[in-house]
Formats: sequence, structure tokens, C-alpha cells
Amino acid sequence: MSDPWKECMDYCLEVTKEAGKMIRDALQRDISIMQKSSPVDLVTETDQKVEELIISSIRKKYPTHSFIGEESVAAGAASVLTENPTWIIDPIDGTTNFVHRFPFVCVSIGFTVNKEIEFGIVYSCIEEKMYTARRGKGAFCNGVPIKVSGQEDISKSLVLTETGFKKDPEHFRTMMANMESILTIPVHGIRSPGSAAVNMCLVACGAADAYYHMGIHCWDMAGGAAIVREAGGVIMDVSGGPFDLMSRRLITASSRAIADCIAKKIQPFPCGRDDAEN
Ligand code: LIP
Repeated sequence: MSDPWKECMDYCLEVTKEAGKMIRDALQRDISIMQKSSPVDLVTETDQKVEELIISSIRKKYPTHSFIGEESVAAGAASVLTENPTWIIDPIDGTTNFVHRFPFVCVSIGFTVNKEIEFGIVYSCIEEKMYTARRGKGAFCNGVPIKVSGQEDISKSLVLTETGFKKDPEHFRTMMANMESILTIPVHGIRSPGSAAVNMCLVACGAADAYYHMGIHCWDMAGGAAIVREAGGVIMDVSGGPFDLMSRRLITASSRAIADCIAKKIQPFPCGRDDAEN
């Protein structure tokens, strides 16, 4: 059977390596930090330059394809997923980590066709871990196959989540109550590595058993979603329904049992949709 998107994935890999090198080089210099939606929602010149590099390189080769990029959307571009082949790009997932030189910083790219994720690439570029997954063909880290832990017992699990940018009192209370509700199951622990895409890769390779988050974006999820799925993980909405790339929320886990248990334990809060904000 022909594999029409293989060439796109191979090309994406080369562009991602270049982007990762650009990020590593930038860490050697002073980092100029700007604010986006709030004093804790940060962006740097490097986020913008890396996104420019990725989009211009891919657009030159695939001029008819569509793009949803974090910094382009911040600058006013639409974030609507269509049937057209679409590259969903987070040039630096873990910008706060990047600013602090905390080592979980990645380039995340997901590629969709007919709104389905065909492949995902997440390059944790300080650790130099290149995670890749193509629909139906497995998930890999630096070319070595990876799979989820397979843990089914939530009381033996390590769970990832993030605190995010929105710190209004109601949101904050729900977020803390959710963490309390998970911690008191009990679980072995909760961790917040600071990058949604890296979190999904940590579940994909069995270093963590679950990750849940509300308030992130399609560019945080697209690359990692392909990887965790192909590694045998479950990915779903926080309501327990099917995963929706534009919904700004997800649960992913090593097993359905753990994902379902988290869905029952956490209280969703409204976070809007990526395709409703333009
Ligand atoms: C970040 C995520 C992080 C989350 C933040 C933000 P950015 O992405 O990966 O896990 O807590 O809300 O979305 O802004 O660094 O690309």
C-alpha cells in the first residue's frame, strides 16, 4: 500500500532537527522574554524565529498545505482545522522551561489529513530525544520502539498534569481540587514537567502512567497525541468521550482503566475551543 505522507514526515524530521538546533543555540545566549495573555504566559524571540523557520521551510515544499502555528495564531492567524493537509506546530512547547533553562523543551509538530492525525514528531531538543509516530506504524524514540507502561492500577501510577496560565480564583480552586482528588486516590505521585508534548511522550514511553490537562491548545497536543496513541496509550476527552484535537483538553493514559478513573475524579472547567476563538 502506498504511503503518501512518508515524504512529508521525512522532510518534517529534517526541519525539526534544524529547529531543535536553533533552540539549543539560543540557550547559549541571553533570552529576550515577552508576555502574551498574562505575566506568566511567556513568549521569546526564539519561539517566533523557530516557527518562521518551520513554516517557511514546509510551505516552500508544500505550498497548498495549511498551517496552525502557536505564534501565528497569537499574531492573529486563524486556528481552524479543515480537511486539507495541515501542519499543527508548537515551535517551543515548554517556553517557561526554555526561559529558565529547565530541560524539558521541545518542538512539536502534528500533521493532519481529513482532520485525522497522520503523524507526530516531538523533539525534546535539550535531552536530544526525537519522538516520532506514523499512524498504524508504531511510536519511536531516537528510532527505538516505545510503548506505554500498561499499568492498569491507578494506585500504582505516576500522574502528570500542569498548572497552566489561567489563575483566576475559580479556575485555581478547581485545578487544586482536581489534584487533591487524584493524590488522595492515592497515586504514587503527581509531576508537572512543564511541556504538554513531553508529558505525552513520557506516558508513551512508560515513564509516567497518565497525563490530564485542561486549557492547552491543539499545537500542544497534536504531535504527542500521535505518539501516545501509537505507543498503545489511551487518549480521550476529560468527559470520558472521544479525544477532540480542538477541545483544549485531554486525558491520556497507559490503560483505559486509568483514563476512566481520572475522568471520574476530575471536575472539568470551561476552557473554550481552539476553533471558536477566531
Ligand atoms: C505550554 C504547555 C504547558 C502548559 C502551558 C502551555 P507553550 O505550552 O506545554 O504544559 O502548562 O499551559 O500551554 O506555551 O510552552 O507552548
